[in-house]
Parts: sequence; structure tokens; C-alpha cells
Amino acid sequence: MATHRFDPKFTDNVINAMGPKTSPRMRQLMTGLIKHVHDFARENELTVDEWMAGVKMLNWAGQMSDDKRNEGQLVCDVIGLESLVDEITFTLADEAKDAPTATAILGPFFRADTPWRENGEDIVKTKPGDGEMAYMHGQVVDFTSKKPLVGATVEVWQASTNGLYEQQDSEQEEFNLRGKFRTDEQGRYGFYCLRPTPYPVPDDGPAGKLLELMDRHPFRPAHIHIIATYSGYRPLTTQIFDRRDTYLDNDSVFAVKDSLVVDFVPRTGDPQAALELEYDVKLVA
Ligand code: MBD
Ligand code: FE
Repeated sequence: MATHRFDPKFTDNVINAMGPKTSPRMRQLMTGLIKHVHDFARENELTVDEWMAGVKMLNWAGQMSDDKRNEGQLVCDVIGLESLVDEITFTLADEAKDAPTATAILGPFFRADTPWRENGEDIVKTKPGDGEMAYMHGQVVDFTSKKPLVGATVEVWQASTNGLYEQQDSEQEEFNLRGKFRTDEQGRYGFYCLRPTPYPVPDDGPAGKLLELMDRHPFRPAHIHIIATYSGYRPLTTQIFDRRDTYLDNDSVFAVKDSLVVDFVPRTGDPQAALELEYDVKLVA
């Protein structure tokens, strides 16, 4: 006789169906996943209709998970999962005064094939009608010794003032607002960019539907994405946030950390930018 599905023994049966060739880690993860998903269904007396609505949402997200949408990741983001996993993976003491640069989530709009650019270059290839230009620059250093890291890679990307990343917007030149830089002999990098502006995550798909059903807004605080790497050091994926932003405390993907909030300041004597941001990146070996 089959075990009654409400009986926790049913869950044990499902878990015990895994064979001996399962890797220990796979066994651990699937055991936890099956337990929690079954408990979720039992505790909430999940109905067939509700479960099917969830399945439909996953299928919908799957259909939109190309480079332009990445909805599977976005669905994870709006329920805080990418931010949680980031925190679990990188347990660096984020809020300590003198700490290595804190991590933040990659997000769905990274492109691996971003072109190299020269220090001092302008990443704003398609100028929006509005927006403020800024010069962002700084040093990549070894956190422990404070020595500059010469030849480190600093990769950045940001959305335009219309709230769209370049791959979401046919009006923007390819790789607009993206660039990969190599630090100079003093470990320095620098480029012109836009002062970032707050932006709604795409809300016309499954993640947006989920936000609407939860009565939540889709906005993210203004941010610039950074990936910094140097041979022998832990690669850093992070985002920096403009202090003036009103969404710092209610980011729709829960990525803000205090130590990643930065101040753009007036820049004098530069016809290309009236603002600047000095930002040092501290890596750990
Ligand atoms: C973004 O631009 C982003 O950076 C993240 C993390 C999630 C959704 C959209
Ligand atoms: Fe982003």
C-alpha cells in the first residue's frame, strides 16, 4: 500500500528513491529541496490550481530566458534568492569599516563579451537626451597590503537614463554603457559614464507579474555594476549605489549593502563631466 501523501514518510520515500551513484552534494541538495517543497505544499494545503499557476510561471520564465531577458534569474532576484546566495557564498564582513570591497549580485544583464576600452574612455556611446556625465576612477588594491594591483581587470555596466541596458534597447549602440579596463602602473582605472538613475526591472514578464501579485514596485536604486579580477585574487562581483537615491532601502532585488553606497561629487575644469566618483576596489587573495 502506498503511503498517504500527507504522511511525512511519503517525503522520505521520495528522498530514498535516489540511487547510490548520486553525488553526496546532489543528495544533500535534493533531500533539502524535496523536504522543503513538500512541507511548503503541506503547510499551505497547496491546491492543484495553485501549483499549476506556479508551473505556468516557471515555463513562462523559461521561454524568456535569453540574453535579453534572463527572466529565470529575475524571478529569483525579486524573491531575494540571488542576494541570499551571494551573502552565503561571500561571507566577508561587509559592514566593517576597513573591509575588502563587499560583493553584490551579478544580475541578469551582464554580457561576457564586453569590449576592452582604454582608461579615460567614455563608455556613453549613445548619448541620452538627459542624464549627467561623471568621471569614475580609482585604484584596485590588495586589501591586506594596500599595494596597487597593476594590470587588474575592471569591468563595468550600467543602464541608460531610459531604464534600459543596451541589449534591451535597439536604439543603443551595441555595448553602450559597458567596458572592460586594465589598471595602469599605479593600479588605476578611469572612465566617463552616466550618473546612474533609478530603474524598474523588466515588469512585463513573469517577474513583473509576481511583483504585481505581491503588491510590490519593480524599482532598483541607481547602480553601476563592477566585476574586478586579478590573478591569484578572489574575483569580485559587485554594484555601487548612488547615495541620493530614494530606493536604497527598498531595492526590488534586495542587493544594497551600506558599504556599497557612494557619493558623486562636483568635478571642476572638465568639459566632459561635471561630476566625479572616486572608487577604490579592495581585493583579497
Ligand atoms: C538589474 O539591473 C540588476 O542589476 C539586478 C541585480 C536584477 C535585475 C535588474
Ligand atoms: Fe543592474
